[in-house]
Amino acid sequence: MDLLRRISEALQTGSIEKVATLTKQAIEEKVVPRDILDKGLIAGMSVIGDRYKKHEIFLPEVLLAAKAMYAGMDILKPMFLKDEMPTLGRVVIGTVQGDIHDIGKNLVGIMLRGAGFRVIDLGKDVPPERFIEVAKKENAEVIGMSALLTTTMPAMKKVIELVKKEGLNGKVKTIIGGAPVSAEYAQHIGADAYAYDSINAVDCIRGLVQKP
Ligand code: B1M
Repeated sequence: MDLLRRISEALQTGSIEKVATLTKQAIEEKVVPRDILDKGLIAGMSVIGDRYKKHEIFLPEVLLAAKAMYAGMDILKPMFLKDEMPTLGRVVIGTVQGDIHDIGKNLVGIMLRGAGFRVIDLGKDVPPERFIEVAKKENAEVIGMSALLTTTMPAMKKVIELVKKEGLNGKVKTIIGGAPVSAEYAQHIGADAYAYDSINAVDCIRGLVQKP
């Protein structure tokens, strides 16, 4: 659809205002919110990622695109939230230590809240001990970790080791995600689940809290 392509293009040029205006327009024109997110915002960000990889653009452009992405996400957020839903479980989420990529993690949080989970978002660059401390304090059933850098993936293993060390194994389940992460890596480090996107994360976490 033309409007979704225009959202994607506006994001790629870092046009924050334009992304906001077009996102509002798409909502008014009753475009499905999931399509605005996937085919507009995420599609644009994936072009940015490819161009950055090829050295066609540099960090300032990526940062601007990220800001434009947030402008769209902020407008879309209420469409994914159902305040009146009872809590299905408590999930502590964060981007692991050393990593400041938080767009994907924030999307996971939005979808989880929308599905009826209570989400305690620790933000980005979260030290392993902090995940454990808050999971204990909040009596969380699940710890969710995001990593976008191959160099920060090992921080996920540290959290899982701490879960075991603190005797929380089985009580607190772990799930990991992020572009460089895979199901194989999850298995390798002993995570309970891996999700490839935010919708899949909701499904996986539903499964984790249901299991005895
Ligand atoms: Co950076 N960056 N970045 N960056 N950046 C990547 C990740 C990179 C792949 C770009 C590239 O080279 N093509 C590359 C990593 C290479 C690698 O390690 N293999 C990279 C690099 C190198 C860097 C820096 C080191 C650059 C530098 O300084 N030289 C630096 C690192 C800073 C740090 O973290 N310490 C850096 C900085 C930045 C910005 C600050 C400019 C900005 C981040 C802004 C922000 O997040 N607030 C940025 C961005 C925007 C990107 C790209 C372009 C886009 C990431 C993104 O937001 N995607 C990215 C390229 C790419 O991924 N193609 C890139 C959209 C988002 C919706 O997708 O996060 O994958 P994603 O989340 C998905 C799924 O992965 C999943 O659900 C989401 C979809 O629904 N998911 C989960 C994510 N977390 C999950 C958790 C779950 C379950 C599912 O359970 C808990």
